[in-house]
Amino acid sequence: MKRFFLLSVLVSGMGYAQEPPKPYGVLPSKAQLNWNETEMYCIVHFGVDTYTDKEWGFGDEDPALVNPAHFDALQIVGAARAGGFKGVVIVAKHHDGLCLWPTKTTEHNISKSPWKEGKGDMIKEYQLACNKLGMRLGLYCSPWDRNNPQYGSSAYVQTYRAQLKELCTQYGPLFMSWHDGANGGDGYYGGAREIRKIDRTVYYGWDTTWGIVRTLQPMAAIFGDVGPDVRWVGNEEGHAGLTCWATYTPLAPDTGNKPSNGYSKYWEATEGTRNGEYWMPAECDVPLRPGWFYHASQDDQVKTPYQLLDLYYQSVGRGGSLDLGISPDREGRLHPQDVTSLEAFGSLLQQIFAVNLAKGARFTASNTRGNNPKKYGPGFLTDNDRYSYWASDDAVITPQLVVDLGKPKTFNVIRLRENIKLGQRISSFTIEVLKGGTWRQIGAGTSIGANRLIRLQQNVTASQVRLRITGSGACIALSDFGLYKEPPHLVQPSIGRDKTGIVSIRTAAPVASIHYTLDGREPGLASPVYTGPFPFVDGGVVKARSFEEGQKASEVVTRELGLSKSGWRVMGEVATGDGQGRRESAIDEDEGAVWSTLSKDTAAGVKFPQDISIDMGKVQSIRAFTYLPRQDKQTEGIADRYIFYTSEDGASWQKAAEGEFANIRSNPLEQVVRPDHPVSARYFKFSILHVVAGNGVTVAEVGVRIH
Ligand code: FUL
Repeated sequence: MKRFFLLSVLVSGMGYAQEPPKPYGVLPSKAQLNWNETEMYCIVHFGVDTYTDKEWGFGDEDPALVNPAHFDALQIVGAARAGGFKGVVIVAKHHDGLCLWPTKTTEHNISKSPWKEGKGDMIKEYQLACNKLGMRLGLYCSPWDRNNPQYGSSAYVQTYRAQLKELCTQYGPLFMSWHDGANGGDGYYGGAREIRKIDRTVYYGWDTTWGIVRTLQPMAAIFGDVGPDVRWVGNEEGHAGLTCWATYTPLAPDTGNKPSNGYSKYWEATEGTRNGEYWMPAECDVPLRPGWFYHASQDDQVKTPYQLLDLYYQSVGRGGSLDLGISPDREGRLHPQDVTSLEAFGSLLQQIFAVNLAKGARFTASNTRGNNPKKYGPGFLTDNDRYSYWASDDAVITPQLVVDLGKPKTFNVIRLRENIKLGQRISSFTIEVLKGGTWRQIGAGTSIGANRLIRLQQNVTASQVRLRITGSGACIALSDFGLYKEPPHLVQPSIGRDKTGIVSIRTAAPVASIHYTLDGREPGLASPVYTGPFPFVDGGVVKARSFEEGQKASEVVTRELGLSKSGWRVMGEVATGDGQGRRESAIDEDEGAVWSTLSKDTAAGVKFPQDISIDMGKVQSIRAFTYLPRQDKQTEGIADRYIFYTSEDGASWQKAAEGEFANIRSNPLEQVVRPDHPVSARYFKFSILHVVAGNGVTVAEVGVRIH
């Protein structure tokens, strides 16, 4: 009797200790788990902009423009797959309103294009390609529609919902529904050509609109600037914060004193919120080229495999996802340069993560839940299952783990993952190696979540590695411990030019030689050797590459430079804001110094146009004007509508180009405006007609290209 009693106490006691840890904080839904497992996907932009060379269509484009003679969804999706991406999000309708599927909701759709004699359905072709290649499909349908005459009224919201219904029912299971944040403003709107402002927080009736996706595609994670399932990371550069929580409590648009990014704070979304109110992990979106749509002028600005790898560490490696923009050309295929870069990136990833050097190691944990290694032991850390895990007892929130590799091994990447089905629990950790009898720290971090990669600056060789959890909201549930070796590579050089037009090419560490070209060709060992700074006053394309002994080469770096501003002068009286932003800053070749007319008086209005006129000293044949917006992550004063004028005498001015800088708030790249014909002039004027935010204008640089 007594014995039985004892046994039952023991069994029930063990039973209690072996209960899985209680979930901590908010938890991911099934759709969010599925999204997290996807990790990397490509967003595909193709449409009228591909043919008009723009980033945002106005909505008045003729669908007949779209005629990709060799449209090949298999080639596009196949290239993404070769890059290691597991899905694609297809832009089914961008802001210009043209639907790439034969929708019943508007005439403005692909059936009005000559492609496949009006019988084509691009979304169907992508779906078939995804099925064939084992890729996941997601769709983007822009809420903002610059074509629809009813945009701004409730009738349009009904149309938008009907479009979502079609997309959610005709193309099989979707892993994602993507709702971008750019909204309202000027457009064609059926010929009205006017500005239509909406309050995007209420206009679309999001609960009902997203409800459609929820009901018809329950496994689709819904992306929006502020969720509901996946949040925008706050930049289009593809990186999350070094600390990045999957949980998030969005603050009101105008609180806090960190830089404003319109609706969510840059840093806020980039880092998320520890113990936040919602499970809303970050998507890091970034185009493979500078723009989201294909532009032939950007063919030599395709991100290189190592640039993509950096972004991988900064997105997927911080618990978010990498959403890489790819853009088929006018023929309907990806450019060979893009395909090559994706492939090489894919093999790099495979190479790095093929072998977990910690597999087979002896793990000694300072604590294992219920003292039951079969259920909760560190043996689960290398089984490649995101949800099997090593757990500690409820009372132990800072356990340690010693990993005995058996013999010295060399690595430079560490991977940690939590079983996020139980929430984001761990708040900080350190990694150490045993050197000469003492533990030395080689890495440390805060958030882990679905995935955390620590990339070390140098290789580390050790046979004993220690992970110390130094903070956690509750007992831990760690699912993965990995050690990997990234192969060495020669880092690209960097190209700079000073105010007087002198180019210098530098490398972070000494290399055997740097070779460069000025004619657009790939630099090889036969190209000129860089021996020191050289004048490059007229500008053009500089490409450079470093070489090691044994001829191992770095990736090529390309820089397109405008006409040197040496001898230029700002003409006449140009306004400046209170205390900041000298006018000369606009032509000083220093992107950190900005001409600004912003006022600290928040009630102050801004009068347009605001102009800056430049005397270049002599007549030039201008092929393009350039505007570099401020690069400090703030948006105040960034121009989004402009006119460029030229003059031969500095007194009478002719309009050379006019338009909008589309998407400049989210993607503040150097803008290049090409007039229809080269214009000969000594003077030019940059006239700003509208800004994305703020009570004045800001200009980091303005310039011209003569090539
Ligand atoms: C943004 C859009 O305005 C851009 O054009 C692009 O589609 C990007 C992915 O999302 O909100």
